Amino acid sequence: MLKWRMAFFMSKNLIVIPARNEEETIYEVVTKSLKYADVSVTDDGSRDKTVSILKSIFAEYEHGKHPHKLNIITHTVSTHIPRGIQNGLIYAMTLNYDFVVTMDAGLSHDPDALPDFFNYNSDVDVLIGWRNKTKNVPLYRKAVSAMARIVVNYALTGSYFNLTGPGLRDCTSGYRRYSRRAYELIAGTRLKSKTFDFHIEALSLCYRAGMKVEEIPINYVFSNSSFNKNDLKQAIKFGFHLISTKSSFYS
Ligand SMILES: Nc1nc2c(ncn2[C@@H]2O[C@H](COP(=O)(O)OP(=O)(O)O)[C@@H](O)[C@H]2O)c(=O)[nH]1
Ligand SMILES: [Mg+2]
Repeated sequence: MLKWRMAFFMSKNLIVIPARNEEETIYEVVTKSLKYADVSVTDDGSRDKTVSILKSIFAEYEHGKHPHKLNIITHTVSTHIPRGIQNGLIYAMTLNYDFVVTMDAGLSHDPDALPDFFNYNSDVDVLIGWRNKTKNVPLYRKAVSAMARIVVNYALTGSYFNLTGPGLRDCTSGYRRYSRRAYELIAGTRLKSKTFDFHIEALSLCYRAGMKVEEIPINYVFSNSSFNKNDLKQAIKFGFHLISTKSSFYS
Protein backbone atom coordinates (compact mmCIF):
# COMPACT_ATOMS: atom_id res chain seq x y z
CA MET A 1 0.00 0.00 0.00
CA LEU A 2 2.79 2.36 0.98
CA LYS A 3 4.53 1.57 -2.30
CA TRP A 4 1.38 2.45 -4.29
CA ARG A 5 0.87 5.71 -2.47
CA MET A 6 4.46 6.69 -3.12
CA ALA A 7 3.94 5.89 -6.79
CA PHE A 8 1.04 8.38 -6.80
CA PHE A 9 3.04 11.16 -5.19
CA MET A 10 6.00 10.65 -7.46
CA SER A 11 4.18 10.03 -10.74
CA LYS A 12 3.16 12.69 -13.20
CA ASN A 13 -0.56 12.40 -13.90
CA LEU A 14 -2.84 13.88 -16.56
CA ILE A 15 -6.62 13.88 -16.82
CA VAL A 16 -7.87 13.83 -20.42
CA ILE A 17 -11.44 15.00 -21.01
CA PRO A 18 -13.16 14.94 -24.42
CA ALA A 19 -15.89 17.56 -24.51
CA ARG A 20 -18.58 18.56 -26.92
CA ASN A 21 -21.32 20.99 -25.92
CA GLU A 22 -20.85 20.58 -22.18
CA GLU A 23 -21.47 24.17 -21.00
CA GLU A 24 -23.57 23.06 -18.03
CA THR A 25 -20.95 20.92 -16.38
CA ILE A 26 -17.52 21.71 -17.84
CA TYR A 27 -16.61 24.30 -15.20
CA GLU A 28 -17.28 21.96 -12.30
CA VAL A 29 -15.65 18.94 -13.94
CA VAL A 30 -12.46 20.77 -14.87
CA THR A 31 -12.00 22.84 -11.71
CA LYS A 32 -12.64 19.84 -9.45
CA SER A 33 -10.22 17.74 -11.51
CA LEU A 34 -7.54 20.44 -11.30
CA LYS A 35 -7.39 19.80 -7.54
CA TYR A 36 -5.82 16.42 -8.27
CA ALA A 37 -3.71 16.66 -11.43
CA ASP A 38 -3.06 18.49 -14.70
CA VAL A 39 -6.00 18.47 -17.11
CA SER A 40 -6.18 18.43 -20.90
CA VAL A 41 -9.60 19.07 -22.45
CA THR A 42 -10.26 18.46 -26.11
CA ASP A 43 -13.09 20.68 -27.20
CA ASP A 44 -14.50 19.08 -30.30
CA GLY A 45 -16.20 21.85 -32.21
CA SER A 46 -18.64 22.77 -29.43
CA ARG A 47 -21.33 25.21 -30.48
CA ASP A 48 -22.29 26.30 -26.97
CA LYS A 49 -20.27 28.16 -24.32
CA THR A 50 -17.87 25.27 -23.59
CA VAL A 51 -14.90 27.03 -25.17
CA SER A 52 -15.43 30.37 -23.46
CA ILE A 53 -15.85 28.62 -20.09
CA LEU A 54 -12.62 26.71 -20.71
CA LYS A 55 -10.87 29.99 -21.53
CA SER A 56 -12.10 31.50 -18.28
CA ILE A 57 -10.73 28.52 -16.31
CA PHE A 58 -7.46 28.94 -18.17
CA ALA A 59 -7.34 32.62 -17.11
CA GLU A 60 -7.97 31.51 -13.51
CA TYR A 61 -5.14 29.01 -13.83
CA GLU A 62 -2.81 31.76 -15.11
CA HIS A 63 -3.73 33.82 -12.05
CA GLY A 64 -2.73 30.95 -9.77
CA LYS A 65 -6.27 29.93 -8.77
CA HIS A 66 -5.74 26.25 -9.56
CA PRO A 67 -2.93 24.06 -8.24
CA HIS A 68 -2.44 22.19 -11.53
CA LYS A 69 -2.07 23.05 -15.18
CA LEU A 70 -4.86 23.25 -17.78
CA ASN A 71 -4.30 22.50 -21.46
CA ILE A 72 -7.01 23.15 -24.04
CA ILE A 73 -7.05 21.49 -27.44
CA THR A 74 -9.58 22.94 -29.83
CA HIS A 75 -10.98 21.28 -32.92
CA THR A 76 -12.97 23.49 -35.22
CA VAL A 77 -14.92 20.50 -36.52
CA SER A 78 -16.02 17.46 -34.58
CA THR A 79 -13.68 14.44 -34.68
CA HIS A 80 -15.59 12.64 -31.95
CA ILE A 81 -14.26 10.71 -28.96
CA PRO A 82 -11.41 8.70 -30.58
CA ARG A 83 -9.58 11.71 -32.00
CA GLY A 84 -10.51 13.89 -29.02
CA ILE A 85 -8.89 11.44 -26.61
CA GLN A 86 -6.01 10.55 -28.94
CA ASN A 87 -5.01 14.21 -29.12
CA GLY A 88 -4.98 14.38 -25.32
CA LEU A 89 -2.79 11.25 -25.26
CA ILE A 90 -0.37 12.75 -27.78
CA TYR A 91 -0.12 15.80 -25.51
CA ALA A 92 0.61 13.41 -22.59
CA MET A 93 3.39 11.77 -24.62
CA THR A 94 4.94 15.13 -25.46
CA LEU A 95 5.11 16.10 -21.78
CA ASN A 96 6.06 12.64 -20.51
CA TYR A 97 3.14 11.93 -18.20
CA ASP A 98 3.26 8.58 -16.39
CA PHE A 99 -0.50 8.02 -16.21
CA VAL A 100 -3.54 9.35 -17.99
CA VAL A 101 -7.08 9.16 -16.63
CA THR A 102 -9.88 9.71 -19.13
CA MET A 103 -13.23 10.98 -17.92
CA ASP A 104 -16.58 12.35 -19.03
CA ALA A 105 -17.24 16.10 -19.22
CA GLY A 106 -20.85 15.70 -18.11
CA LEU A 107 -20.25 14.87 -14.42
CA SER A 108 -21.20 11.24 -14.96
CA HIS A 109 -17.83 10.47 -13.41
CA ASP A 110 -17.08 11.88 -9.98
CA PRO A 111 -13.83 13.91 -10.07
CA ASP A 112 -13.39 13.21 -6.36
CA ALA A 113 -12.76 9.56 -7.27
CA LEU A 114 -9.59 10.56 -9.16
CA PRO A 115 -7.27 9.76 -6.22
CA ASP A 116 -8.61 6.18 -6.26
CA PHE A 117 -7.29 5.85 -9.81
CA PHE A 118 -3.97 7.57 -9.19
CA ASN A 119 -3.33 5.70 -5.92
CA TYR A 120 -3.93 2.31 -7.48
CA ASN A 121 -1.15 -0.21 -8.09
CA SER A 122 1.16 1.40 -10.64
CA ASP A 123 1.84 -1.97 -12.34
CA VAL A 124 -1.64 -1.97 -13.85
CA ASP A 125 -1.80 -0.70 -17.45
CA VAL A 126 -5.54 -0.25 -17.87
CA LEU A 127 -7.57 0.44 -14.75
CA ILE A 128 -11.27 0.50 -15.57
CA GLY A 129 -13.76 2.25 -13.31
CA TRP A 130 -16.59 -0.30 -13.42
CA ARG A 131 -20.00 1.18 -12.81
CA ASN A 132 -20.96 -0.39 -9.52
CA LYS A 133 -23.51 2.06 -8.14
CA THR A 134 -25.45 3.82 -10.88
CA LYS A 135 -28.10 6.52 -10.98
CA ASN A 136 -30.62 7.43 -13.70
CA VAL A 137 -29.23 4.95 -16.25
CA PRO A 138 -31.99 4.17 -18.79
CA LEU A 139 -32.79 0.53 -19.46
CA TYR A 140 -31.55 0.67 -23.07
CA ARG A 141 -28.12 1.83 -21.88
CA LYS A 142 -27.94 -0.96 -19.32
CA ALA A 143 -28.80 -3.42 -22.08
CA VAL A 144 -26.14 -2.00 -24.43
CA SER A 145 -23.47 -2.16 -21.71
CA ALA A 146 -24.45 -5.73 -20.79
CA MET A 147 -24.30 -6.89 -24.42
CA ALA A 148 -20.97 -5.14 -24.96
CA ARG A 149 -19.62 -6.83 -21.86
CA ILE A 150 -20.49 -10.30 -23.17
CA VAL A 151 -19.19 -9.67 -26.69
CA VAL A 152 -15.98 -7.90 -25.67
CA ASN A 153 -15.04 -10.44 -22.99
CA TYR A 154 -15.55 -13.21 -25.55
CA ALA A 155 -13.62 -11.38 -28.28
CA LEU A 156 -10.64 -10.37 -26.18
CA THR A 157 -8.86 -13.72 -26.05
CA GLY A 158 -7.59 -15.78 -28.99
CA SER A 159 -9.48 -18.99 -28.15
CA TYR A 160 -12.90 -19.72 -29.68
CA PHE A 161 -13.75 -21.95 -26.70
CA ASN A 162 -13.07 -19.39 -24.00
CA LEU A 163 -16.55 -17.91 -23.73
CA THR A 164 -16.02 -15.56 -20.81
CA GLY A 165 -12.51 -14.28 -21.55
CA PRO A 166 -11.04 -12.18 -18.76
CA GLY A 167 -14.48 -11.74 -17.14
CA LEU A 168 -14.35 -7.95 -16.99
CA ARG A 169 -17.37 -6.33 -15.37
CA ASP A 170 -17.43 -3.17 -17.49
CA CYS A 171 -15.90 -2.99 -20.96
CA THR A 172 -17.40 0.34 -22.04
CA SER A 173 -16.72 2.63 -19.09
CA GLY A 174 -14.86 5.78 -20.11
CA TYR A 175 -13.51 6.45 -16.60
CA ARG A 176 -10.13 4.75 -16.82
CA ARG A 177 -6.48 5.09 -16.03
CA TYR A 178 -3.88 4.18 -18.67
CA SER A 179 -0.20 3.60 -18.01
CA ARG A 180 2.31 5.26 -20.27
CA ARG A 181 2.84 2.17 -22.42
CA ALA A 182 -0.94 1.73 -22.71
CA TYR A 183 -1.67 5.30 -23.73
CA GLU A 184 1.30 5.37 -26.12
CA LEU A 185 -0.05 2.30 -27.87
CA ILE A 186 -3.50 3.87 -28.20
CA ALA A 187 -2.10 7.23 -29.32
CA GLY A 188 0.06 5.58 -31.98
CA THR A 189 -2.59 3.29 -33.48
CA ARG A 190 -4.66 4.11 -36.52
CA LEU A 191 -7.98 3.49 -34.79
CA LYS A 192 -10.95 1.77 -36.41
CA SER A 193 -13.44 3.06 -33.83
CA LYS A 194 -15.40 6.17 -34.68
CA THR A 195 -17.40 7.22 -31.63
CA PHE A 196 -18.14 5.50 -28.30
CA ASP A 197 -16.60 2.24 -29.58
CA PHE A 198 -13.28 3.94 -28.80
CA HIS A 199 -13.40 2.56 -25.25
CA ILE A 200 -13.76 -1.00 -26.58
CA GLU A 201 -10.95 -0.57 -29.06
CA ALA A 202 -8.58 0.99 -26.50
CA LEU A 203 -9.23 -1.88 -24.10
CA SER A 204 -8.81 -4.57 -26.72
CA LEU A 205 -5.58 -3.06 -28.07
CA CYS A 206 -4.00 -3.07 -24.60
CA TYR A 207 -5.38 -6.43 -23.51
CA ARG A 208 -4.30 -8.14 -26.70
CA ALA A 209 -0.83 -6.60 -26.35
CA GLY A 210 -0.56 -8.53 -23.06
CA MET A 211 -1.04 -5.56 -20.76
CA LYS A 212 -2.43 -5.84 -17.27
CA VAL A 213 -6.09 -4.84 -16.95
CA GLU A 214 -7.93 -4.43 -13.63
CA GLU A 215 -11.12 -2.75 -12.41
CA ILE A 216 -12.18 -0.59 -9.48
CA PRO A 217 -15.79 0.18 -8.52
CA ILE A 218 -17.12 3.67 -9.23
CA ASN A 219 -20.37 5.55 -8.80
CA TYR A 220 -21.88 6.58 -12.11
CA VAL A 221 -24.59 9.16 -12.75
CA PHE A 222 -26.16 9.14 -16.20
CA SER A 223 -26.58 12.68 -17.54
CA ASN A 224 -26.83 14.43 -20.88
CA SER A 225 -25.82 11.81 -23.38
CA SER A 226 -25.17 12.19 -27.09
CA PHE A 227 -25.13 8.41 -27.63
CA ASN A 228 -27.54 7.67 -30.46
CA LYS A 229 -28.65 4.99 -32.95
CA ASN A 230 -25.63 5.59 -35.21
CA ASP A 231 -23.27 5.17 -32.26
CA LEU A 232 -25.01 1.89 -31.45
CA LYS A 233 -24.69 0.70 -35.07
CA GLN A 234 -21.01 1.66 -35.04
CA ALA A 235 -20.46 -0.23 -31.75
CA ILE A 236 -22.15 -3.35 -33.16
CA LYS A 237 -19.98 -3.10 -36.28
CA PHE A 238 -16.92 -2.80 -34.09
CA GLY A 239 -18.05 -5.81 -32.02
CA PHE A 240 -18.16 -7.93 -35.21
CA HIS A 241 -14.72 -6.67 -36.17
CA LEU A 242 -13.40 -7.64 -32.75
CA ILE A 243 -14.80 -11.16 -32.98
CA SER A 244 -13.51 -11.57 -36.53
CA THR A 245 -9.99 -10.70 -35.33
CA LYS A 246 -10.18 -13.04 -32.34
CA SER A 247 -7.44 -15.36 -33.45
CA SER A 248 -5.45 -13.01 -35.65
CA PHE A 249 -5.66 -9.97 -33.42
CA TYR A 250 -4.51 -6.78 -35.03
CA SER A 251 -2.49 -7.26 -38.17
N1 LIG B 1 -14.25 15.13 -28.40
C1 LIG B 1 -15.53 14.76 -28.44
N2 LIG B 1 -16.12 14.43 -27.30
C2 LIG B 1 -17.39 14.05 -27.36
C3 LIG B 1 -18.15 14.01 -28.53
N3 LIG B 1 -19.39 13.57 -28.23
C4 LIG B 1 -19.37 13.36 -26.91
N4 LIG B 1 -18.18 13.65 -26.38
C5 LIG B 1 -17.73 13.60 -25.01
O1 LIG B 1 -17.57 12.25 -24.63
C6 LIG B 1 -18.02 12.07 -23.31
C7 LIG B 1 -19.14 11.06 -23.29
O2 LIG B 1 -20.17 11.50 -24.13
P1 LIG B 1 -21.67 11.69 -23.68
O3 LIG B 1 -22.43 12.26 -24.82
O4 LIG B 1 -21.72 12.48 -22.40
O5 LIG B 1 -22.15 10.22 -23.46
P2 LIG B 1 -22.39 9.33 -22.20
O6 LIG B 1 -21.26 8.35 -22.17
O7 LIG B 1 -23.68 8.68 -22.49
O8 LIG B 1 -22.43 10.21 -21.01
C8 LIG B 1 -18.43 13.48 -22.82
O9 LIG B 1 -17.34 14.05 -22.16
C9 LIG B 1 -18.74 14.20 -24.10
O10 LIG B 1 -18.57 15.60 -23.99
C10 LIG B 1 -17.52 14.41 -29.72
O11 LIG B 1 -18.09 14.43 -30.81
N5 LIG B 1 -16.21 14.76 -29.61
MG1 LIG C 1 -22.12 12.25 -20.45
